[in-house]
Amino acid sequence: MKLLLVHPYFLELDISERAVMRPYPPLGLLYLSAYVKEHCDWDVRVFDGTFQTPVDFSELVASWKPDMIGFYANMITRHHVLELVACCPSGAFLVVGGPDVRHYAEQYVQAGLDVAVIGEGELVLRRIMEGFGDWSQLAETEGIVFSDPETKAVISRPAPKPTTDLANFPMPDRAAIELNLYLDCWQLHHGIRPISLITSRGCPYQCTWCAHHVFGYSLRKRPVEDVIAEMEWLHANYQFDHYWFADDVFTIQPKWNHALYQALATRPHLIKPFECISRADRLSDETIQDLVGLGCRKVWVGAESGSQRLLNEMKRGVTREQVKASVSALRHSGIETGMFLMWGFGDEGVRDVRDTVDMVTQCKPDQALTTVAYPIKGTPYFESLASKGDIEAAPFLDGNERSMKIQGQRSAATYRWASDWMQASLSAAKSQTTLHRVLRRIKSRYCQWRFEWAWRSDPCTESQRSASATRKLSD
Ligand code: B12
Ligand code: SF4
Repeated sequence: MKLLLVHPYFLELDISERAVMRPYPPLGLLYLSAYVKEHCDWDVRVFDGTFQTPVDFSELVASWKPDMIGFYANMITRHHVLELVACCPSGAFLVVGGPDVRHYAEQYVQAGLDVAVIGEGELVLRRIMEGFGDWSQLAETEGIVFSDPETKAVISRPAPKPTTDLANFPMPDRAAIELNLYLDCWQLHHGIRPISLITSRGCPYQCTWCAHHVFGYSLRKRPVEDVIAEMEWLHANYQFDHYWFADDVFTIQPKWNHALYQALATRPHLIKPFECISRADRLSDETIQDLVGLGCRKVWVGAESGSQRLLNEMKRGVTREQVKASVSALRHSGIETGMFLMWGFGDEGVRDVRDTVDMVTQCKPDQALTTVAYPIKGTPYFESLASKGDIEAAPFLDGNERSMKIQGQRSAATYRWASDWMQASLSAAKSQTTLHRVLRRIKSRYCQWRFEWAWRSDPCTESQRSASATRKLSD
């Protein structure tokens, strides 16, 4: 029997990613590949679309003739899944999994997928493979949604509890894809060769916009020795010079980071610069010292907003003072800092935007990245907007949550002025010369003025404008 696991993501077709060129290998599928190779006597291959085209997929399917095809779906790859399904031979059994599936399982099944898998994939995929060809056995598999072959009714089986011990899962099967294409791409565009790895699953925090659709709210860390073994294997098999720890919150368990630090002290050849993401409240002085010892180059802090009122509304669980303190502590330890910020959340007004610009200016991070808030279906943020009638039904076939119109949000152009204002203000704060500082301040004032003008004239809904903007502008 043959299984083809598919990453339906095509860099060539992604204009915004081509502007930044930071491609990321499909770790989830590589975990699945490693696991089912260990447990099922099937021939398993991975089609990674990143450096290929949909035509390459069609040719592979036509020549290799897989019995089962398993697609990875997130909100961005969703429409490719549906396009590729149309190219699959009618005999192939089609499965879909990934973060997009939990709240759209029925739609995937109606769109032609035989089975949609909810949550962590390893055990469920194994069960599907073991029950392959026998619907009565398959139909009992936990964690799947499917259409009953006779009645056509969509049936949903609750997802099993995630595995408690991540040591049960072998490390990702990177040999199944051309990882060197990623390394070469990074080398060409950024001058470094980073390899991504992940040391945990799940996040217990409750930030209202964040999707917990795969791993839920409980945290599981991999054993330190497993991570070391993975690093050793990477060291022996690839020419790379950075790690990219893709954990939701890399320093969530400070003891774990300290144990990694101690384990690496006797293996200096494994210490390489790396980037990771964390939260302001998980960056104590001790943790930062461990990060320094581990070779950390840059920490991205999810700061989101300089408005404490909005941070509370997001259930972020941090204060803006903690954000400022953590960015400052990282900088003083010699670690580069990046901040993630979000515009357009809740009833954000001009004053909240100003608070964010002020906070970033005071923090002086090396980089500050902004996004406009978007509601992922199934998150508390989505549910709250939906219950107030502030969004229309989430699109499935046409667009995704990023293209949804949210009542009260301004246009992308308005938020671009806010970002320009923030960047100019940050640049002025970091200026080395008076002339540069003065020029940047002028730019900052100009962008602020353009932002406030755009805010007033932006065609956001009238009800929102009267209820919120008038109040905020008079602040
Ligand atoms: C690293 C990361 C990125 C990287 C790489 C993205 C990528 N292509 O994987 C970057 C920074 C590029 C990125 C970008 C984005 N990301 Co991102 N990202 C992550 C992060 C932190 C880790 C991904 C990972 O490696 N997970 C580990 C593996 C093991 O998990 P997994 O991939 O989910 O796979 C498991 C299951 O899903 C399942 N499974 C997966 N595929 C299949 C297939 C089959 C057949 C089966 C049976 C099972 C199955 O089994 C796997 C093993 O258990 C996750 C959060 C998280 N912790 O997962 C967010 C996350 C996936 N990202 C998210 C989002 C929203 C985005 C963006 C849309 C953000 C944006 N503003 O544009 C973009 C989309 C980019 C793109 N082209 O896909 C959301 C997805 C929500 C959704 N419903 O789609 C997540 C869940 C974050 C969140 N909590 O909200 N992201
Ligand atoms: S945004 Fe980060 S800290 Fe908050 S719930 Fe999501 S992963 Fe956890």
